[in-house]
Amino acid sequence: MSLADRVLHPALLERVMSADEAAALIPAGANVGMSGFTGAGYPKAVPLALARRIEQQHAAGKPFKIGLWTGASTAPELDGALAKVGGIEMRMPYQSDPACRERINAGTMQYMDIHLSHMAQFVWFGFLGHLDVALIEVAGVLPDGQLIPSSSVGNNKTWLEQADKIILEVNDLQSLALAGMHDIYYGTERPPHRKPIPLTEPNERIGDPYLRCDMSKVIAVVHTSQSDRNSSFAAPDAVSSQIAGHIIEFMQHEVKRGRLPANLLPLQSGVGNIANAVLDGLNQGPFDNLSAFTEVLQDGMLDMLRSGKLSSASATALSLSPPALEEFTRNIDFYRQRIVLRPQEISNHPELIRRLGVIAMNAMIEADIYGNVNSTHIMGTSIMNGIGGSGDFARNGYLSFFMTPSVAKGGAISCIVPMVSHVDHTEHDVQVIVTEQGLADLRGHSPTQRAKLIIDRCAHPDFRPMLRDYLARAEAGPGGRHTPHLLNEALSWHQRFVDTGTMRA
Ligand code: 0RQ
Repeated sequence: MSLADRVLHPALLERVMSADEAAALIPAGANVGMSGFTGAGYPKAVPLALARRIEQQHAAGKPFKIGLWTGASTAPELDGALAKVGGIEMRMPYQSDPACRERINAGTMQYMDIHLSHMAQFVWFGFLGHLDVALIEVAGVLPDGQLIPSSSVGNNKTWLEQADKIILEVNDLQSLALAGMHDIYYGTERPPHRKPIPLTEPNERIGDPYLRCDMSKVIAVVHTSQSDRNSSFAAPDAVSSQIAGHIIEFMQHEVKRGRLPANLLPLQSGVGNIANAVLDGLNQGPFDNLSAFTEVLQDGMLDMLRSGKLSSASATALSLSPPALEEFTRNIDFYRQRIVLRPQEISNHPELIRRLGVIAMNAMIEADIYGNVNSTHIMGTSIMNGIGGSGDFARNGYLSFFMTPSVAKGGAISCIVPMVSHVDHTEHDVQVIVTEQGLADLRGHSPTQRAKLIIDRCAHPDFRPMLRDYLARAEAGPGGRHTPHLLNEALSWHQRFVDTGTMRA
């Protein structure tokens, strides 16, 4: 297919150029808002060309870095390439790239890990500085200049509106049949002029199917033909299947007690294999006519839509494995009836999550006996990925689950500890903790009641005696107050692992 079949606005065809030429239009020091959310819909060619340019500039002794803002994580061709050449000054709001991680933890790249729902509005508020360039992947351009978004929406609306200049990547491998799947809401105003967002059902459409774009700002159009990252998922293993089983049993109980409707409430599911296993469990499980109000639509939700267990899904990105993408593309008309892709300020909006009563299910690194959760930092200091949307959903959801295997690193680490080494979600935002061992329902319980539940239900049996001993001594000591702690010992588990390679005493 030629580019003229996808770019129907004639003036834009005059701005077609190579990725290298487009990259040359991005100045050093620019803040660049790129498309991309969990490996979907990110620009594939210009970031690589920019990385080559930055490398050449560095070789010539000239400093060259950009501020890189996206929707969420991207791929090696974007985050990886730019991080490897030392081309990123400040990264926001979420990444999951090994090269980025290494630089961030080495202190050679700055990273501000913020709630995904905050990103767009912080830019509108002027909190993060000026956005110079938007670099956005699209599936096509309509004759009137509106853009057909590709496999994610993320912050693209905001980047297109806020940036001085726009570079478009038009990707042949993004299906034009995606047109009509998106819902771009243009009603968000800055306080004090904000109005309620008129969305009362997860699958409602309240906006436009296309992105608006000021053609006079478009400085380059680059033709690409490359698929998304399309990572594969591991088949559910015993641990994730057990976690899924506990959650489903709990939901059945909640339905019986009248605390959840028979078809539950809209589901949000985080990234990764455990989340996918829970969806797989729900696909085999007893609930029908489910809905989803989430940010990422992974293989598990696609299977549920196909089987009819899930009647609709609202998200901001598709994050599919190669076989799932093939299935999606083959039956795209079926999925277009059932999937709505929205800007992440809408998919993750606290007002909507609270109103719709979303059930939030996210993975974590560790939880403490009182229910505080660490989602982002290994041993309290090394960033893993970022908070992503987990905080948007956990704080505002009807119910908030956090899930992890009870142990990590072959059993050397307990994922239930006396005090988390970094806090992302406080005890006030966490209602249910789940490991393969069991599920702790923390609702209506005081700190010491929660501690007993979490140790008994969620900790690995090998670590329960140590945790019980800690709690007993904390309760008996001078810190045996509302939330008992032995402060000089609270993080000694982590220190023991650092010193000896195991948390075991
Ligand atoms: O390390 O890779 O070196 O082996 O942490 O652990 O078990 O592979 O977990 O891939 O499911 O990710 C929380 C990071 C879980 C993810 C997190 C080590 C472990 C391994 C990864 P290795 P797993 P997963 C929606 C919601 C925040 C964002 C979010 C995440 C590595 O789910 O980023 O929820 N969440 N967004 O060995 C030390 C422990 C450990 C540990 C695991 N207790 N101590 N190391 N590890 N537990 C999506 C978006 O917002 C976009």
